[in-house]
Amino acid sequence: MTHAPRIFSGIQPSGGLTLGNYLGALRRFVEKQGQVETVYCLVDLHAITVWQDPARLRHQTREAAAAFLAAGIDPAQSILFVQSHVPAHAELGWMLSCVARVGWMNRMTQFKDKAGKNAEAVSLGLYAYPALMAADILAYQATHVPVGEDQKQHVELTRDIAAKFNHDYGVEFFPLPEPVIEGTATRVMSLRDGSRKMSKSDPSDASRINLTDDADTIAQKIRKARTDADPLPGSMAGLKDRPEARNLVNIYAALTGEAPDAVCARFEGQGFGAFKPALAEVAVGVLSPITTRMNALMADPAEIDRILLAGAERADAVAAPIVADAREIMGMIRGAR
Ligand code: ATP
Ligand code: LTN
Repeated sequence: MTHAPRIFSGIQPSGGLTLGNYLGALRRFVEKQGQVETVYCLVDLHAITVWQDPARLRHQTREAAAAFLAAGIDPAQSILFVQSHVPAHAELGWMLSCVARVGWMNRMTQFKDKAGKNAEAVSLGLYAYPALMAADILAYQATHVPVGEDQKQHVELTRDIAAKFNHDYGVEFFPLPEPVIEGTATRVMSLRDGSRKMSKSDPSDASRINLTDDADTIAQKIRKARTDADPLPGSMAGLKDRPEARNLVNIYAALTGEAPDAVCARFEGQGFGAFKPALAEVAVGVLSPITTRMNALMADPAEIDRILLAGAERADAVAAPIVADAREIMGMIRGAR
């Protein structure tokens, strides 16, 4: 059975969106729009796998929706909605957690990173998180999943879950979705530590550029970003052992659409005293129109809610019949839904 191409992806409203989310995910989501059917989800049920203050979660969810809209997601072209508004996610998440194996979960590096030394004390949801993510994707029979590099393992696990479901029940029901990891910024690193990815839940605000940061804040964070004293080499090969420097060049290239080698060639021999202000200028040039649109959208939260509820209705219309079929395949008597 071949499935029509459909894109699904999600971002957690676990904080304000970062430049990493924008370059690695959101900007790609906008590019895919119009080419195939696109379904984008604010995954609040994933966000609560770690503690979220309720009032802040509500604010962050609306703010993430504003970021999507400000970045160019058009609710007429894409389905944009909140995960908890569509019951198919939690329901199929449970069903797929009965397909996935504990041994598979134990290999997930994001769980190991997030749980740290505290693996016994984290929520059961954090552990089961990848089964819910598989449900997000498979409830839409999505074929392609644009994500940053860090999510590759979870999409591969989704393929394993889909394949086991199909095999165990002797069906060709779920597609095996492909991760789509494209561009020069699939893993934007922290501004404070070139070995960690930029993350919205990093305790250090200086480690990231937020989509809500104003021009001065962006310039200041870039100025203070950790680097080294050497000048830039003529190509990326010369940055092999300089992760912080490599990160800033990659960010510059992703923002301007140039090849990283071309950026190196242009700044060859110059130090970060010259490069950082140039980077700040291109970052502000790309981000400030988005920030301005986000602020305008956030002035009318009722309108954001209206867009999200309309999106949820459309999402439900796709996902509910697929999950009903999955229930029937698994042997549940057809109910009212
Ligand atoms: P958290 O810190 O709460 O885990 P996060 O900032 O890592 O959040 P997610 O919501 O988990 O962001 O990720 C949303 C999307 O953004 C995913 O596709 C993910 O791969 C991508 N992404 C996240 N961080 C980066 C990054 N630093 N570089 C590139 N892509 C990223
Ligand atoms: N696990 C992802 C967020 C996420 C997602 C998804 C991404 C949840 N469900 C479905 C793509 C498709 C993360 O932590 N970035």
